[in-house]
Amino acid sequence: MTNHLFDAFRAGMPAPGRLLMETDDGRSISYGDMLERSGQYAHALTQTGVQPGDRVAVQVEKTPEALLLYLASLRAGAVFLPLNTAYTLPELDYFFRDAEPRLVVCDPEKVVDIQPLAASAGAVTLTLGRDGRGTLADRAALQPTDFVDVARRPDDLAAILYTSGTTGRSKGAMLSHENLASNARVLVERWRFGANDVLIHALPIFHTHGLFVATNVILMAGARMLFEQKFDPGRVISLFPRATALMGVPTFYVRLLQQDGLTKDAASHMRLFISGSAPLLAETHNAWRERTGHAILERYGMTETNMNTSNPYDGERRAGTVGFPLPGVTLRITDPEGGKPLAQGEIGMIEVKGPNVFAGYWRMPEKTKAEFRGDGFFITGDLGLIDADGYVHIVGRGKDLIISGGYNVYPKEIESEIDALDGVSESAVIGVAHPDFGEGVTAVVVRKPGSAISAADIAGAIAALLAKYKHPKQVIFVDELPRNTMGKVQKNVLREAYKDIYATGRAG
Ligand code: MCA
Ligand code: AMP
Repeated sequence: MTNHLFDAFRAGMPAPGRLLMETDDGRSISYGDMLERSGQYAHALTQTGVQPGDRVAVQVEKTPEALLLYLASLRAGAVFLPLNTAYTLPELDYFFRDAEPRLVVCDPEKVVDIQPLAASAGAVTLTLGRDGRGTLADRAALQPTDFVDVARRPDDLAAILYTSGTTGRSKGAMLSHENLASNARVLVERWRFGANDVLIHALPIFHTHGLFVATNVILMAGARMLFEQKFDPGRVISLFPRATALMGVPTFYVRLLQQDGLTKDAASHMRLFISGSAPLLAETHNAWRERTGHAILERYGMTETNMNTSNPYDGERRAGTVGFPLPGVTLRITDPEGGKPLAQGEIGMIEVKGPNVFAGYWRMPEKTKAEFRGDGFFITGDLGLIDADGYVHIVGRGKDLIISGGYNVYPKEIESEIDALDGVSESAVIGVAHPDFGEGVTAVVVRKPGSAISAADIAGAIAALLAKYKHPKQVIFVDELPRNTMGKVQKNVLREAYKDIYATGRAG
């Protein structure tokens, strides 16, 4: 038996001397180095007691070692559980209790706070720092470089990624080896990645986009990446002459367009610019084409499904659309209530089925059942239509979700924290058009009679509870929230009332 996903990477692997990544601090890691060092990390995991199927929860800075740890986890047969570095201790506590990892890997600077939480969930804690050092790295350095990969079948779990829930509780999306392998294979083919490609990798590696779409595609193609700690627009443009492709969220493209150095000449060595995770405005698409001569290729995915659709490599990349279903993916538009398929051109719920679709939510069989139709289609919560030429358009969301700079924020989670504060009667959290982040998280709050609670009080109270990117960029106080006859808060009315608060020049 074989290790399904890692074998797929091995199949495309070039000569050991070929480079896999170059970092912004001047380090180079070849495919041979990757095999040896991920082998050492895999030994370190098994030596720590990680058994096949155990969860390895990881909240660390973006380093090559963090990526080696992901590969080691696959090779050791474990289930990789990456966590956003912005998550606070109460957020981590929930993930640890829910996922019951065998091992937690964190930044040495945070170990004092994280270790007790991990211990109370039954996990051992090791560290991996910004410099790639720590107790796990030390342990790995002592190990042999040859590791016999643990056998994993296509439907064995490779990873769990938490995604916020509409009811406030995060759900762990279980992704199998085949979910990831099939999607990477299809993307390599559709986007024409080959061994000579060089990807500018400036995304975080704790979500689907930076971890699976970017990294798995590069590994599967035997290609190379310029591995950047953070997204710095000036620096990214300076890398264009050495690279062939960029993957980014719309905020990347908005910020790159603000750079004088973005010209046709600067982008002449690049062959492909890809955008996803949030809607790319047609305005951004058009401005990019004008400045660089390139049409950004927009695609659409979810944590639960990996990538579902993509604009074509050849042929028209249509602004404001997410292109066609990927090979193997079936996509249909249905009546959101009854699930009945709708005619072409009608707006409804986007549902998908295919080898990319996850195995369900970790230990939540009821929630899993509720989000699938009887015939196996996953209900995405996105509203869309298919136009006469077959392009999929996302026209809205059936779910109460805000996407800020490519990060998903569920209003309920923030409303619960704000509502719990003394002095607050109730709140509604909405997404409002924002020139940089696409949508800005905005809280509309009703004070209790006599209360003088301020925006600063609210910010201070939630600081230690919620990751920074979830914090409202503005808090607006009102006497009451608009409601419909059923008593439900009319968020559309609020979104309309405050639609200009972040208009260019006034972004806050
Ligand atoms: C940082 N801040 C944010 C965000 N990022 N606030 C709201 N939304 C954000 N996305 C906060 C910072 O804490 C800071 O607060 C202030 O906003 C300004 O920070 P700034 O320096 O501008 O931020 P940055 O460090 O430059 O980060 C912006 C970013 C980053 C580069 C756009 O958010 C990012 O890398 N986003 C990509 C997310 C991603 O990979 N998503 C893919 C999910 P203060 O100043 O008060 O300290 S996977 C997915 O969605 C699916 C499956 C798919 O289809 O891909
Ligand atoms: P996540 O929770 O990170 O898995 O985000 C998935 C959601 O991001 C989808 O359900 C969509 O609402 C949104 N999304 C991803 N890509 C796009 C895109 N190209 N256009 C519009 N929305 C997108």
